[in-house]
Amino acid sequence: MTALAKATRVALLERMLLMRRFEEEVINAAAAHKYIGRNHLYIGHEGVGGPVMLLLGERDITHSTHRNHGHMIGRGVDPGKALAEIMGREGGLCGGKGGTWHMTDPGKGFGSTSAMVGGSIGMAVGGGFARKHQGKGGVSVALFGDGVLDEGISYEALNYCSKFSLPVLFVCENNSQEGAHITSMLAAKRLTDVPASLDIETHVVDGADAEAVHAVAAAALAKIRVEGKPVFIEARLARWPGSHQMRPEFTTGVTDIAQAWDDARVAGDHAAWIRDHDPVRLHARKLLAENAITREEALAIDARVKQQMAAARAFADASPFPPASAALDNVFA
Ligand SMILES: Cc1ncc(C[n+]2csc(CCOP(=O)(O)OP(=O)(O)O)c2C)c(N)n1
Ligand SMILES: [Mg+2]
Repeated sequence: MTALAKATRVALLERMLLMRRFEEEVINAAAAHKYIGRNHLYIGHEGVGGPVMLLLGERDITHSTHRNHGHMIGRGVDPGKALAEIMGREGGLCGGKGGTWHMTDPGKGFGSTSAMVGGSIGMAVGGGFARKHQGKGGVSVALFGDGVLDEGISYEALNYCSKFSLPVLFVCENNSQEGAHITSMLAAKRLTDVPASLDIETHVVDGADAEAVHAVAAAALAKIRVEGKPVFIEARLARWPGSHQMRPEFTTGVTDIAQAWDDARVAGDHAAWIRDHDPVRLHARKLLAENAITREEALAIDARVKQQMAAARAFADASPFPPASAALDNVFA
């Protein structure tokens, strides 16, 4: 495994922190009743989406799920427009009509997101098919939860990509852990048994270890780009304790970057999750321990991220709701 360049390790921290602070902004917006409806937050998954998104290029296309915010922010979608979309505002990515579950940004490689369990894995086949037949390169990336593998569409999608050699990276974010909230009903012993039985190369990685995910995903993408065949990565995670609520709450507290060097600040009912599973804290801690950054640099990164979030909030708050006269715009039936 080649060591990551220092600049990439630091960029990864900033990207993951941006993804985290975006979700914190969403929690604040919900608490202030700026929108109605529910959200599935990406907190705790940043160690997967952060490195995968950092590795993608212009020709690549991404297909996401109900837990899509982190994927989008990780890939460079404007946080202000994303927040405005969640809040149903005119300045949002889809003019406020898509909301959290249908956010798209084709310019950033998001053709669509689907809140249907199994939606993204099916759309990724089309993305791979198009890339193969256009002959201009690029990889189609499917991001999905462990729950997707017990949907029938997964079998067809995996089978088609394998049989017809499509350039697709399957990234399964497995947050079903022994003794916790389980979203998988699969009878197979391991999730990777399903793609492996269809002759797809599989990898299992610790999803809380951003650098390990970066290494596996970089190798997989390089291989797909050369061989044009799919690869399947299962990233195992401990579900964030806040992800059950209809209205997300700060169950683990607002992220405190100083927890990376000060264990005394890791406290509360969910201290164990923060200590052992928070990918943002773990990555920051590693960079500090290996002298890749100083505490001052970590604080400066956080200050930059907070500034970006303040600008995003101001943009979304200032954006009006779409006028009633626009209700039928973009309706095709
Ligand atoms: C086809 C379909 N069935 C049921 C649901 C309701 N639903 C929303 S999220 C979810 C759990 C999905 O689990 P997983 O894919 O592992 O994602 P996680 O929420 O655990 O990240 C379910 C069943 C849905 N959105 N679509
Ligand atoms: Mg799951």
